[in-house]
Amino acid sequence: MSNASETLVHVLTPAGRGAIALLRLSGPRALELAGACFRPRRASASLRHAATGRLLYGDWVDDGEVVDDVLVCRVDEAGFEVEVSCHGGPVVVRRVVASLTRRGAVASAGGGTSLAWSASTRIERLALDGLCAAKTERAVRFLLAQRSVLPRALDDALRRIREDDDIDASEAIRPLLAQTDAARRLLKGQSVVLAGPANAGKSTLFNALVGREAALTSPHPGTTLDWIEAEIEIAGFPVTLVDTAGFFDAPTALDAEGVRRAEESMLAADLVLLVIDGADPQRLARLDDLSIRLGGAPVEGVLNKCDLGNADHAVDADARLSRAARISATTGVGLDRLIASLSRRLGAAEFDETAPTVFDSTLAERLRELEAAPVQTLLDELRQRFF
Ligand SMILES: Nc1nc2c(ncn2[C@@H]2O[C@H](COP(=O)(O)OP(=O)(O)O)[C@@H](O)[C@H]2O)c(=O)[nH]1
Ligand SMILES: [Mg+2]
Repeated sequence: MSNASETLVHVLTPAGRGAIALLRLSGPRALELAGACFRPRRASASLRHAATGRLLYGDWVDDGEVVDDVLVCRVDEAGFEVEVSCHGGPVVVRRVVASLTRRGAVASAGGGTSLAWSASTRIERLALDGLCAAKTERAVRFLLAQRSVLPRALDDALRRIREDDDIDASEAIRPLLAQTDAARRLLKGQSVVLAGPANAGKSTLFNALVGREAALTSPHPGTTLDWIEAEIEIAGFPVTLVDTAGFFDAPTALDAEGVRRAEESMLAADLVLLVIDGADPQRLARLDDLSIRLGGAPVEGVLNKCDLGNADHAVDADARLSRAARISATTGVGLDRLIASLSRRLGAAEFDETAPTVFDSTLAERLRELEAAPVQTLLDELRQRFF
């Protein structure tokens, strides 16, 4: 946690070897701390009197020793944000950071944030921050569109609330929240866990969805012991796919540990794909046991091995399977339909990147609370929080 009186030093570029690293100092002492280490090459240049956005070239000096040659940029008028570009070797970066922390800056461990000085509104800044963590091209397109469409739509909503006495404030705001949940799934990703009896073909399906032989498969029950995960995209939405150990009738101690881990990952799942061997109706007797183990996540049934026939027996044996996707993980039959159904569940199928959407969950939560607030409070808060 940071507090307002601290000055943070944040390494914006990833760790490791690189030509350049970018550091940001932010807080009340940013200008003072950078000024204590920076010696401009041109005698007439001064960080304290530099225009914002202007790059100054010089030495970074610590304890009388030149650590690196750097570019320094004062980001804002007040001197609360300064950026330093040094050479990207881990040792150089460590020394530059150390020279600042020794003078009282606090090294920030937070994830990447954007080049905030290029943002003119809070929304734009949040969108640019989001770009640093965006996992798919669709997420990038969404955030870039929201930079302009969301402030415009909010402006419009504010004007209507102010000028039109008949309009209910929440009516003007609600459309901006319609895609908020789907946007969270697009930006943060979802976890989909493959679960079910041993040998049903979970790992084979996992490999088919991942597009490579990431998990071992075999005719012997118990091949998968530990869970394994891979990042995939479904209709441009990021999904962490998790393959788990299958459930057994008579597990060994090791199998039981695998199953315990499978159950653990199901508890954290956004969706469980319950994979059943559709060609082996005997397995179905345990469907009821399985549903107990699946935890609270929504479950979608998958009848695998449909290339071997018999799937109808499975549905006869348990009517709940009538809506299950019928697939063959080995031949690929039915995978398109399974993916389309997952895409609908994620809200990816109908998602419109260009529709104005409050994508930040803290802002969305506050907006929902404000729906019932007096109009003036709503107007004041919107201005303050979004612009
Ligand atoms: N015929 C057929 N065999 C499959 C299919 N999916 C998996 N298998 C086979 O079933 C066995 C168990 O598969 P595996 O993916 O290891 O099952 P898991 O224990 O659920 O992970 C392997 O021999 C696979 O080749 C399928 O759709 N059709
Ligand atoms: Mg397996």
